[in-house]
Amino acid sequence: MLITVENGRATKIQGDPAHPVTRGFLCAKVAKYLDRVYSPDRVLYPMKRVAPKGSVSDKNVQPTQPWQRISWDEALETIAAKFRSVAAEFGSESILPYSYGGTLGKLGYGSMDRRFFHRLGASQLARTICAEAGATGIKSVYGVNMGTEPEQFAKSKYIIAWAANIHGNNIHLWPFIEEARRNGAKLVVIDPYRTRTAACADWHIPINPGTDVALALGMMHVIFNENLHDQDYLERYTLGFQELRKKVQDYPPEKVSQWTGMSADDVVKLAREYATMRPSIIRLNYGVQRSQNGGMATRAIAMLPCVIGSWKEIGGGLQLSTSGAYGLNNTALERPDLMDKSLGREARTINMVELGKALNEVNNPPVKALFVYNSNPAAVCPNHNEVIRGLLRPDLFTVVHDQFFTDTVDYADIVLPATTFFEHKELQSAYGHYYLQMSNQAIDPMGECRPNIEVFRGLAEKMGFEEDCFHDTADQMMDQALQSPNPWLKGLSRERLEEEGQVRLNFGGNGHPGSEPFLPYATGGFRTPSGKAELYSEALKAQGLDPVAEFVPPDESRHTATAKRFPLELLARKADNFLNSTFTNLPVLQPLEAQGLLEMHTEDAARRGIRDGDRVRAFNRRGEIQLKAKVNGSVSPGVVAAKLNWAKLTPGGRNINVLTSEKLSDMGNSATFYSVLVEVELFRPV
Ligand SMILES: Nc1nc2c(c(=O)[nH]1)N[C@H]1C(S)=C(S)[C@@H](COP(=O)(O)OP(=O)(O)OC[C@H]3O[C@@H](n4cnc5c(=O)[nH]c(N)nc54)[C@H](O)[C@@H]3O)O[C@H]1N2
Ligand SMILES: Nc1nc2c(c(=O)[nH]1)N[C@H]1C(S)=C(S)[C@@H](COP(=O)(O)OP(=O)(O)OC[C@H]3O[C@@H](n4cnc5c(=O)[nH]c(N)nc54)[C@H](O)[C@@H]3O)O[C@H]1N2
Ligand SMILES: [Mo]
Repeated sequence: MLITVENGRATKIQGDPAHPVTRGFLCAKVAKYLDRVYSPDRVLYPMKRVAPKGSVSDKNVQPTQPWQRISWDEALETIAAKFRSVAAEFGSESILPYSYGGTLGKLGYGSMDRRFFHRLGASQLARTICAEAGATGIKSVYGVNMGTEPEQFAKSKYIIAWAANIHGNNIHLWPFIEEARRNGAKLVVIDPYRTRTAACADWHIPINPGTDVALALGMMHVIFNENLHDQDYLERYTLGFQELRKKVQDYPPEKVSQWTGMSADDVVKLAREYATMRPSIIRLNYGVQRSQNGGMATRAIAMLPCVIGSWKEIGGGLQLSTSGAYGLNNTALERPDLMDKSLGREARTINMVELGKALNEVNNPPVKALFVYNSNPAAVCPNHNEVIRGLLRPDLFTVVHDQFFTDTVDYADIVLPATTFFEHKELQSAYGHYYLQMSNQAIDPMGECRPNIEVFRGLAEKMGFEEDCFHDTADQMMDQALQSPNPWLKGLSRERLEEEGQVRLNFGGNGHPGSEPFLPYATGGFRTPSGKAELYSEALKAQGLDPVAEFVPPDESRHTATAKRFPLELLARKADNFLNSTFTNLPVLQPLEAQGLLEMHTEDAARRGIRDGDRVRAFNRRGEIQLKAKVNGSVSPGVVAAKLNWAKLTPGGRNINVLTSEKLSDMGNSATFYSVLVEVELFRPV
């Protein structure tokens, strides 16, 4: 993107027309980024709490009451002293870092911070809240998480958006899809919610949540039995296709229909069209893997392009992510070798999805200090009530480094001001395309804001850590990241990135737009133990999972006994105009999202005497939330939906994650935001 700076102030932000993927436009929220950078509500100085935890100002204005401004020196000194004292009393594992997607810049996401926590001997964090089930599922087939590049979607004739809200969450792919459609391509959307993407599609399949494994296996049933598979590709490049062929016989369309809610005819039609309208492509996104069986769902769907051999075609294959191709040197950035060895083992790992448990249950050692950066767990983490109960513990010392006074800041002892990407330099990889990018610093930091790397550098100094790596500059760390054995990084130096802004990974060709299309698996190239695409996996078998694939309904779904008490499947969704909980507090964006709604089908509403606009109570064993009923056509019977927001901006001060659970997915120990049962009733004030 291009930022215009006049007299030190950013005055304009626009897409870069020279960028081959984003091609000159920004999404609705980033287009308003100037409002974010210059918002009067930013955290500008380090502060310490002078009022009880949880004292919240109802608005998103800077709460002056609970906070007293302090110097950076005092802030870092206080944190270091606390870390020293809890480590002395409880061991250094009583300190827990908590970070995720605030920035995906290579340095801000994971470099100096990891060095610091490794050296400190803090608990490790399993960063599983978003994508681990899917990443593990796709790697079980291919050994690496990468797929078709976005540019090739323009060449497809049949596009399946599978659990992928492209128009809402991935807008830069959309123009390529439009181009394909102008050339006659058909767009099919498989999503229980009628998203913006579904509303634009040629065919929307509102599948029952959590039943995609059955659909993928059912499609392969039709494809094999009608001889539409690519025998040659399967024989040359895959392992276990006979086992797969046998397995899918258990999934005839009639049976798949009962699970998925689709008609058997539609299962057959989808399979036939997918196998014959070529090239056909799948944009699989992460929605499908926020189910309890999300790893298996991703695995089963990921097999489809092998079965029809579409990896050979420009405009074929599948994209879940492109991140696996970068192979930057994370070890050099994160320095796991610094880990304190005095325990005789690695420090324990705590799963970020289970923060509520980690803070409340008896743990040895207990979590006594929490350092949150790049994340807003008091909004995004499942089982919100438990998270808040933990954050309220008077004996827990919490630091939050953020740009805004988020929900989590309301429970912090110390808040530190963070820069935005306007205010620091970064190296950026991607998960939706194959360009490596440099983002330059455009303006001076606002107030006393500091980038993540400077905060952890300062803390390392206060802790007396003497290793040289704590003195590395941003440029030095970028160079270290680029020093990697990955051949696709050949010729991609920091200097070149500074000069050109973005450079395509070096797959061959000349590295510029118009060079060779990237066909990752046209002739094999898998990174599995066998070197083949593993349609049968010994590793899965060893974990007690089906080595091919198998449909197991989520514990919280209409197919289980819990549904008697809580019969509605909840989709606790992201908003099209926010980024998880980021941007939700910006007044320019708020009007784009109607807040506090529970969407439900007319039948479910009528059965409960609920009319459009009524106040309703949605609840399960974990909690309850009051919302306003929106009775409309976005969900099918049996499904309700609501959107993620800051808790303190939702009436009642709680957000939709009061209903979601800490249950982990079948693979990757990921979150299961989309496997949640609830009941809904008219709200009757007592
Ligand atoms: N505008 C906007 N863009 C974003 C984000 C945002 O918050 N807002 N978040 C960013 C992040 S962190 C991520 S990970 C990506 C995620 O991008 P997506 O993977 O597209 O993420 P989701 O919106 O979680 O899920 C996609 C769709 O899956 C559907 N879905 C839910 N359960 C099922 C199911 O069982 N089967 C099927 N077939 N579909 C199901 C949901 O209704 C949803 O529309 O988006 C990124 N982009
Ligand atoms: N119910 C429900 N819950 C969900 C989801 C869902 O679909 N439904 N989606 C899940 C998914 S896919 C994801 S990825 C997670 C995301 O969870 P988080 O990674 O916690 O995402 P955000 O809510 O965007 O919060 C990021 C915070 O980092 C701050 N930040 C931004 N840049 C920087 C920086 O450079 N430094 C520092 N220190 N802070 C910075 C932002 O201001 C923001 O407050 O949420 C998950 N939670
Ligand atoms: Mo995510």
